[in-house]
Amino acid sequence: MQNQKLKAILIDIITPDTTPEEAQSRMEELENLTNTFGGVVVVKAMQKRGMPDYDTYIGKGKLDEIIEIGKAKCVEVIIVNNILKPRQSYAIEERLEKSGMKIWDRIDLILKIFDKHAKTSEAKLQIELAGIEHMGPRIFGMGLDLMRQEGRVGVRSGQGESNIEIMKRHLRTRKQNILKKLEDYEKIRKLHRDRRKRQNLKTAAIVGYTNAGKSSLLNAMTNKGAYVADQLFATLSTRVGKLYIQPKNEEEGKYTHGQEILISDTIGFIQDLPPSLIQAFKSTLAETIEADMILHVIDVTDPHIHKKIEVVEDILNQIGVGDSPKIYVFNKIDLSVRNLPEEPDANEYRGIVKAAKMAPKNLGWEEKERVEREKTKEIKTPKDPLHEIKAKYLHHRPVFVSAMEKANLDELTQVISKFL
Ligand SMILES: Nc1nc2c(ncn2[C@@H]2O[C@H](COP(=O)(O)OP(=O)(O)OP(=O)(O)O)[C@@H](O)[C@H]2O)c(=O)[nH]1
Ligand SMILES: [Mg+2]
Repeated sequence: MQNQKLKAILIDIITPDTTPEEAQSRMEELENLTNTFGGVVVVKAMQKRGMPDYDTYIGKGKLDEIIEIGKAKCVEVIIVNNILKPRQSYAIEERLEKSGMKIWDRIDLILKIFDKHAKTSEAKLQIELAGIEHMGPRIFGMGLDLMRQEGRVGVRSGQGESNIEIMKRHLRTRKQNILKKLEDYEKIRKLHRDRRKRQNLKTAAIVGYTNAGKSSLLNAMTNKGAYVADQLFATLSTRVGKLYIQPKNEEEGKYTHGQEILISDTIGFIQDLPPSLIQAFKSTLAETIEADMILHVIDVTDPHIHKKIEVVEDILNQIGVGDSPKIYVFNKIDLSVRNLPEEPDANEYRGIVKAAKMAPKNLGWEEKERVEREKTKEIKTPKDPLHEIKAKYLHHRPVFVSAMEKANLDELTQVISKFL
């Protein structure tokens, strides 16, 4: 039998504070996630709205239109690029009745990818926990829904409610069991960490947006053999490899006594990760939380590089390591420089760039004078995108590498060694 791909329709709304660029990139990422799950996108629908519809997320008319298209194209699932409120997923489900289609939100999709990729039993438990956290409010909502139905179809009073109670109790017990098992894993991990501390081993944690090349970097630096793939969330558990550093004595130019450090690679980040999901992966992220320093890996060819750096920094703040010592590792420099992004243009929409262009005039400089100053390098207009990136993130000791071609890893090793 042919391996059929899951057919999906993606929907999103564009609120007034979203730029067309942001909307586009959010949609691209959802498509990427859908493909990673093994789905194929049939239709992408965006609707401009002040805020999501209270019941159906997008407008009811638009939703009905999409359902009709879905039926005609044998679509199996509609995916909303946001976190749906329980009442929204119910209202949409009600409209989807008999169409054979399901409704997922962004978190459902991410959880399904996690589920598919999870290899260790710890990762599986963490995903189940995240699933319970995500489903919980919906089950509570189902209680309301069944009670409503009771009134309508005359189900014996109390029946629906008690079934919901049973389900809630079941989930509560399951959650307790999972938390206990995860605690056991965490204890073992802690023993390992304590041993390393006693041996005075330093640790560096690799973090970064999903698909930035974190596992590739771990492999390039330590020969660990972590799983690498061109898909989102290829890694869901933590791996630790050993790096032997021979720092160079600057005065004599000779290598001095070497040192071993441990490097860990873990799950990648993505925008709009809900805190409950991060919480569920706490024990996996513990290696990062306890590390002596952080290597933030960034795909230098990513058109949304600055936004993604922000997302990662946000999550690092959420897990309490925003202020840890950090090195920015810009990866994939082997790819053509032509692919490199220009300066961020998101501000263009907010008039900031425009204002900046007007600044010389507003400051009383004539255009001629500006050109002169530019020539004499008083005002520098850097053209090299790597230069721009370096200047922007100078305080994070940027290093440019290629994990794939093992280029510039010596420099990275030296920067790490100076740091520790
Ligand atoms: N050209 C090029 N490709 C790279 C480089 N490093 C990684 N890649 C590719 O980028 C893709 C993602 O690499 P991974 O190492 O799996 O990325 P990751 O950050 O671990 O991703 P997740 O675990 O999914 O979050 C793979 O297809 C790699 O072959 C590099 O230096 N140059
Ligand atoms: Mg990985």
